[in-house]
Amino acid sequence: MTAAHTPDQWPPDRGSEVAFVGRSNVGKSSAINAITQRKALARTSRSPGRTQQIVFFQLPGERRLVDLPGYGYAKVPAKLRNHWASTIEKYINTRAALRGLIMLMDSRHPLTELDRKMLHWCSSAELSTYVLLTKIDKLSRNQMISTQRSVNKETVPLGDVTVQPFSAVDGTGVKEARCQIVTWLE
Ligand SMILES: Nc1nc2c(ncn2[C@@H]2O[C@H](COP(=O)(O)OP(=O)(O)OP(=O)(O)O)[C@@H](O)[C@H]2O)c(=O)[nH]1
Ligand SMILES: [Mg+2]
Repeated sequence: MTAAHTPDQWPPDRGSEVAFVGRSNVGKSSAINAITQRKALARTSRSPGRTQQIVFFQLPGERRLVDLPGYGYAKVPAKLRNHWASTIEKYINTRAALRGLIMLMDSRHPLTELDRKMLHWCSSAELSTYVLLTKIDKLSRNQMISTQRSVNKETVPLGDVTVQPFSAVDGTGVKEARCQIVTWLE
Protein backbone atom coordinates (compact mmCIF):
# COMPACT_ATOMS: atom_id res chain seq x y z
CA MET A 1 0.00 0.00 0.00
CA THR A 2 2.56 2.57 1.19
CA ALA A 3 6.17 2.68 2.33
CA ALA A 4 6.27 5.69 4.63
CA HIS A 5 9.39 7.56 5.67
CA THR A 6 7.53 10.20 7.67
CA PRO A 7 4.22 10.19 9.62
CA ASP A 8 2.49 12.44 7.05
CA GLN A 9 2.83 9.52 4.59
CA TRP A 10 0.93 7.12 6.86
CA PRO A 11 -2.47 6.07 5.50
CA PRO A 12 -5.52 7.71 7.17
CA ASP A 13 -5.87 6.52 10.77
CA ARG A 14 -9.11 4.53 10.25
CA GLY A 15 -10.13 0.88 10.52
CA SER A 16 -7.77 -1.56 12.21
CA GLU A 17 -4.10 -2.41 12.08
CA VAL A 18 -1.68 -4.97 13.50
CA ALA A 19 1.99 -4.02 13.49
CA PHE A 20 5.14 -6.14 13.49
CA VAL A 21 8.15 -4.90 15.41
CA GLY A 22 11.51 -6.30 16.47
CA ARG A 23 15.24 -6.12 16.06
CA SER A 24 16.67 -5.87 12.63
CA ASN A 25 17.01 -9.30 10.95
CA VAL A 26 14.80 -11.03 13.54
CA GLY A 27 12.48 -12.28 10.78
CA LYS A 28 9.63 -9.70 10.62
CA SER A 29 9.22 -9.77 6.85
CA SER A 30 9.48 -13.59 6.79
CA ALA A 31 6.77 -13.79 9.48
CA ILE A 32 4.44 -11.52 7.49
CA ASN A 33 4.92 -13.70 4.43
CA ALA A 34 4.35 -16.95 6.37
CA ILE A 35 1.23 -15.63 8.11
CA THR A 36 -0.30 -14.24 4.91
CA GLN A 37 0.78 -17.35 2.93
CA ARG A 38 2.52 -15.18 0.35
CA LYS A 39 6.04 -15.85 -0.88
CA ALA A 40 7.28 -12.30 -1.15
CA LEU A 41 4.70 -9.83 0.09
CA ALA A 42 7.27 -8.33 2.46
CA ARG A 43 10.84 -8.20 1.19
CA THR A 44 13.24 -10.37 3.20
CA SER A 45 17.00 -10.08 3.22
CA ARG A 46 20.16 -11.59 4.58
CA SER A 47 21.64 -8.19 5.33
CA PRO A 48 20.05 -6.58 8.38
CA GLY A 49 18.43 -3.17 8.37
CA ARG A 50 16.82 -3.45 4.97
CA THR A 51 13.30 -2.40 5.89
CA GLN A 52 13.93 1.25 6.64
CA GLN A 53 10.43 2.63 6.30
CA ILE A 54 7.07 1.74 7.81
CA VAL A 55 5.42 -0.48 5.21
CA PHE A 56 1.60 -0.71 5.21
CA PHE A 57 -0.08 -3.76 3.63
CA GLN A 58 -3.75 -3.51 2.73
CA LEU A 59 -6.07 -6.38 3.67
CA PRO A 60 -9.72 -6.71 2.61
CA GLY A 61 -11.84 -4.06 4.32
CA GLU A 62 -10.20 -1.20 6.12
CA ARG A 63 -7.58 -3.50 7.66
CA ARG A 64 -3.82 -3.37 7.44
CA LEU A 65 -0.65 -5.17 8.47
CA VAL A 66 2.28 -2.91 9.25
CA ASP A 67 5.99 -3.77 8.99
CA LEU A 68 7.87 -1.43 11.33
CA PRO A 69 11.57 -0.74 10.74
CA GLY A 70 13.90 -3.08 12.63
CA TYR A 71 15.72 -1.56 15.58
CA GLY A 72 19.16 -2.12 17.03
CA TYR A 73 21.25 -2.47 13.90
CA ALA A 74 24.66 -1.13 14.95
CA LYS A 75 25.95 -0.23 11.48
CA VAL A 76 23.15 2.25 10.87
CA PRO A 77 24.24 5.87 11.60
CA ALA A 78 23.07 7.12 15.02
CA LYS A 79 20.98 9.89 13.50
CA LEU A 80 18.96 7.45 11.41
CA ARG A 81 18.63 5.06 14.35
CA ASN A 82 17.18 7.86 16.49
CA HIS A 83 14.79 8.78 13.69
CA TRP A 84 13.54 5.17 13.61
CA ALA A 85 13.17 4.97 17.37
CA SER A 86 11.14 8.16 17.54
CA THR A 87 9.01 7.12 14.55
CA ILE A 88 8.20 3.74 16.15
CA GLU A 89 7.47 5.37 19.49
CA LYS A 90 5.19 7.92 17.84
CA TYR A 91 3.39 5.22 15.87
CA ILE A 92 2.77 3.09 18.96
CA ASN A 93 1.65 5.98 21.12
CA THR A 94 -0.60 7.79 18.66
CA ARG A 95 -2.02 5.35 16.16
CA ALA A 96 -5.75 4.90 16.89
CA ALA A 97 -6.16 2.07 14.35
CA LEU A 98 -3.50 -0.03 16.11
CA ARG A 99 -5.21 -3.06 17.72
CA GLY A 100 -2.20 -5.07 18.76
CA LEU A 101 1.48 -5.55 18.29
CA ILE A 102 3.35 -8.63 17.11
CA MET A 103 6.76 -8.32 18.70
CA LEU A 104 9.44 -10.64 17.41
CA MET A 105 12.49 -11.75 19.38
CA ASP A 106 15.19 -14.11 18.20
CA SER A 107 14.72 -17.28 20.27
CA ARG A 108 18.51 -17.75 20.36
CA HIS A 109 19.08 -14.41 22.12
CA PRO A 110 15.81 -12.90 23.35
CA LEU A 111 15.32 -9.94 25.68
CA THR A 112 18.11 -7.70 24.49
CA GLU A 113 18.21 -4.23 26.01
CA LEU A 114 16.18 -2.79 23.13
CA ASP A 115 13.65 -5.66 23.30
CA ARG A 116 13.09 -4.80 26.96
CA LYS A 117 12.67 -1.14 26.15
CA MET A 118 10.15 -2.03 23.46
CA LEU A 119 8.19 -4.29 25.84
CA HIS A 120 8.01 -1.51 28.40
CA TRP A 121 6.81 1.01 25.80
CA CYS A 122 4.01 -1.41 24.87
CA SER A 123 3.13 -2.02 28.47
CA SER A 124 2.94 1.68 29.31
CA ALA A 125 0.91 2.34 26.14
CA GLU A 126 -1.42 -0.48 27.36
CA LEU A 127 -1.03 -2.13 23.98
CA SER A 128 -1.83 -5.85 23.61
CA THR A 129 1.36 -7.63 22.63
CA TYR A 130 1.93 -11.06 21.11
CA VAL A 131 5.57 -12.12 21.28
CA LEU A 132 6.92 -14.47 18.62
CA LEU A 133 10.13 -16.27 19.55
CA THR A 134 11.44 -16.55 16.01
CA LYS A 135 13.78 -19.02 14.28
CA ILE A 136 12.69 -21.65 16.82
CA ASP A 137 13.71 -24.28 14.22
CA LYS A 138 17.31 -23.53 15.28
CA LEU A 139 16.64 -24.64 18.88
CA SER A 140 16.33 -28.09 20.43
CA ARG A 141 13.11 -28.93 22.24
CA ASN A 142 14.76 -28.45 25.65
CA GLN A 143 16.22 -25.11 24.64
CA MET A 144 12.81 -24.04 23.38
CA ILE A 145 11.14 -24.90 26.68
CA SER A 146 13.71 -23.12 28.82
CA THR A 147 13.70 -20.03 26.57
CA GLN A 148 9.93 -19.85 26.66
CA ARG A 149 10.01 -20.18 30.44
CA SER A 150 12.51 -17.38 30.96
CA VAL A 151 10.75 -15.03 28.53
CA ASN A 152 7.38 -15.75 30.19
CA LYS A 153 8.86 -14.96 33.56
CA GLU A 154 9.78 -11.48 32.39
CA THR A 155 6.69 -10.71 30.37
CA VAL A 156 3.96 -11.95 32.73
CA PRO A 157 4.32 -8.92 35.06
CA LEU A 158 3.91 -6.60 32.06
CA GLY A 159 0.25 -7.47 31.60
CA ASP A 160 -1.32 -8.23 28.21
CA VAL A 161 1.59 -10.18 26.68
CA THR A 162 1.44 -13.68 25.16
CA VAL A 163 4.54 -15.65 24.15
CA GLN A 164 4.51 -18.01 21.14
CA PRO A 165 7.39 -20.03 19.63
CA PHE A 166 7.54 -19.34 15.88
CA SER A 167 9.31 -20.42 12.72
CA ALA A 168 8.73 -19.12 9.22
CA VAL A 169 10.79 -22.09 8.01
CA ASP A 170 8.92 -25.06 9.55
CA GLY A 171 5.61 -23.31 10.25
CA THR A 172 5.65 -23.49 14.08
CA GLY A 173 3.19 -20.97 15.54
CA VAL A 174 2.02 -19.62 12.16
CA LYS A 175 -1.60 -20.67 12.65
CA GLU A 176 -1.66 -19.35 16.22
CA ALA A 177 -0.25 -15.98 15.15
CA ARG A 178 -2.74 -15.71 12.27
CA CYS A 179 -5.58 -16.49 14.65
CA GLN A 180 -4.50 -13.73 17.04
CA ILE A 181 -4.18 -11.22 14.19
CA VAL A 182 -7.62 -12.05 12.77
CA THR A 183 -9.14 -11.66 16.25
CA TRP A 184 -7.51 -8.24 16.69
CA LEU A 185 -8.48 -7.02 13.25
CA GLU A 186 -12.10 -7.98 13.76
N1 LIG B 1 16.05 -20.53 10.30
C1 LIG B 1 15.19 -19.52 10.17
N2 LIG B 1 15.58 -18.40 9.49
C2 LIG B 1 14.70 -17.39 9.38
C3 LIG B 1 13.39 -17.45 9.95
N3 LIG B 1 12.75 -16.28 9.71
C4 LIG B 1 13.62 -15.52 9.01
N4 LIG B 1 14.80 -16.17 8.79
C5 LIG B 1 15.99 -15.64 8.08
O1 LIG B 1 16.46 -14.48 8.77
C6 LIG B 1 16.92 -13.48 7.84
C7 LIG B 1 16.18 -12.17 8.05
O2 LIG B 1 14.81 -12.34 7.77
P1 LIG B 1 13.84 -11.10 7.44
O3 LIG B 1 12.46 -11.65 7.42
O4 LIG B 1 14.33 -10.34 6.27
O5 LIG B 1 14.06 -10.23 8.77
P2 LIG B 1 13.54 -8.74 9.10
O6 LIG B 1 13.29 -8.71 10.56
O7 LIG B 1 12.40 -8.39 8.21
O8 LIG B 1 14.83 -7.89 8.74
P3 LIG B 1 14.93 -6.30 8.50
O9 LIG B 1 13.72 -5.87 7.73
O10 LIG B 1 16.19 -6.16 7.74
O11 LIG B 1 15.01 -5.67 9.85
C8 LIG B 1 16.69 -14.09 6.44
O12 LIG B 1 17.91 -14.68 6.03
C9 LIG B 1 15.62 -15.14 6.68
O13 LIG B 1 15.65 -16.18 5.75
C10 LIG B 1 13.01 -18.67 10.65
O14 LIG B 1 11.91 -18.82 11.20
N5 LIG B 1 13.96 -19.65 10.72
MG1 LIG C 1 12.08 -6.72 6.97
